[in-house]
This record gives sequence, structure tokens and C-alpha cells, in this order.
Amino acid sequence: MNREVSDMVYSIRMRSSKGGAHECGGSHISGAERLVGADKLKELAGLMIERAFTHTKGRADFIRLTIEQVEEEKLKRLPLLSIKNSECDSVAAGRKVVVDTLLEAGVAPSAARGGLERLASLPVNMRGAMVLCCETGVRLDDLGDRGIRVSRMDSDDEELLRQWLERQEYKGLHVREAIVLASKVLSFSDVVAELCWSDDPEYVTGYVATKQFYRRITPLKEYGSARGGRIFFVKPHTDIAEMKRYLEEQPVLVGYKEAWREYF
Ligand code: WAQ
Ligand code: MG
Repeated sequence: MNREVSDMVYSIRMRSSKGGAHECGGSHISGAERLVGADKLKELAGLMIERAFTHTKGRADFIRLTIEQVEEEKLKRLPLLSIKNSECDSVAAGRKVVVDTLLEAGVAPSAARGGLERLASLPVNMRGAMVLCCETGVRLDDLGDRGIRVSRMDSDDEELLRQWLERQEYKGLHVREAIVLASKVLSFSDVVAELCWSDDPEYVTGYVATKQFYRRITPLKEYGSARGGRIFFVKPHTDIAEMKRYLEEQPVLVGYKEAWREYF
């Protein structure tokens, strides 16, 4: 079948760093992942380059922009996680909510506390996520500072997602991108929970995502800190190679419109 270029779907993604490329020791500045039609590529490429140049973590001197056609038959559709929100008085209180939520999701106490400690004491920002066993807290991937980089995902309707979030008073790009990413991550059967906070110095809200929901928690770090990261807590004996393949390569669109209708 002949299809117009305008009907095709593309993965467009960017990663940027400072002090050289990531693989040459540069420090991670920012990244972005979208899945869109050809008509959006030019605008998004411009926005992604601008993001790398104007980030609060500094001006990137290395930018990798990748554009790749995705086979539409391979697109998988997933529901968006529902949102809960916890506002706390301090980082310590926020992190207590983290531990409680991880325990509820089936993460062992030592793994929950150990994971939190690891994220809080990272010597450098990774550009992806580390994988920890939910029972022992042992790191299961051998991907060093790279970790697993979730890719090839987007919402199926950006404008509707924005409106749905704003209805709940959640504004801005951080939450929009994070809930799409978390919805993909938790869709892998052996992932029990995800913990994240941003490496952007001014963004102190983080989250724990579980199979049931996406819990935003404010604050999870001190204002001004440029350290952040992600942990995927998985069941013991998880096939890490298979998980990496799914999270990095399977194209995914999240956000059944049916599920959003009740909010309008
Ligand atoms: N895949 C895996 N890990 C990633 C990815 C990715 N695509 N992108 C970033 N990371 C890791 C990496 O270690 C970063 O240093 C860290 O996560 C933080 O990334 O509801 O903005 O993009 O308001 O700074 C949470 C929103 C925002 C909470 C998180 O993360 C809310 C955020 P950032
Ligand atoms: Mg960031």
C-alpha cells in the first residue's frame, strides 16, 4: 500500500550534554522523546535544539537529534496512569511518602530505603534509569551512567493531555512528559514501581509510579540541586535485556481518549 509521507509516524528524540558527548564524559543537560507525524518534525526539532541551548543546567555543546520512521503496525496503545498528588512540608516528609508508596507497591523496606539513598547520593547524573531488584535493592542492569533510556513514546493527543492535566491544575512540560514515560515503564509486566525526581535545579516535584497510579510528591529535593534520576524497581529474575528492548524500542502511544472524557 502506498502511503503519503504525511501519514507516517516518526520517533524524534534528542539528548544533549556539556563538556563533550555523553559517551566521552560530557555531563547530561537534557533529553526529549516524541512520536509524531511528519508535519510536526520541523517545529519539534527547533524546540528540542532550543531546549538544549537554554536549559537551566547550562548550554549544551553536544546535541544528538535522531529522527526515525516507525512502523505504524507496531504502535502499541496504552492507558495513561491516573494521578495522585502529595504536598509536603519538607524534603524529608516527601521522601517518607516515597517509601510508604513503594512499600504499598510491594517493594521491600530495605530496597525502598536503599534505592532512595542511591538516588539522593548519585555522584553524577545518569542519562537514563537504573534498575533495582524490588526485594533486595541490588542493581540488576550493568549499564553504568547510561542506564535504560525510555524512548519511542508520546501521548496520542498532546492538546487533550494538556487540557486534562490543567483541569487538575498540573501545568507545564515536566508532568506531561513524565506521566507518558511512567505509563510506558509501568506497562512492562515485571516493573513494580518507578521513582523519579528531576535534575533540573528549579524543579523539586518528583513522583512514584505504581501499577495503580502516578503519585506526584512535592518536594523530593532541595531547590537549586541539579541532581536527579530514575529508578525502576523490578521483580527478581526480570529479563533485563527484554525490558531494555521494550522500553527503548517498542513504539507506544498513551492516553485512551475514552478514559479522559469524564474530565470534560
Ligand atoms: N529514560 C530513562 N531515564 C530518563 C529519561 C528517559 N527517557 N530521561 C531522563 N531520565 C533520567 C535521567 O537520569 C535524568 O537525570 C533524570 O531521569 C531526570 O530527568 O508530576 O523532569 O527529565 O510534576 O530532569 C517529574 C515530574 C519530572 C513530576 C522529571 O526528569 C510532576 C524530570 P528529567
Ligand atoms: Mg532534566
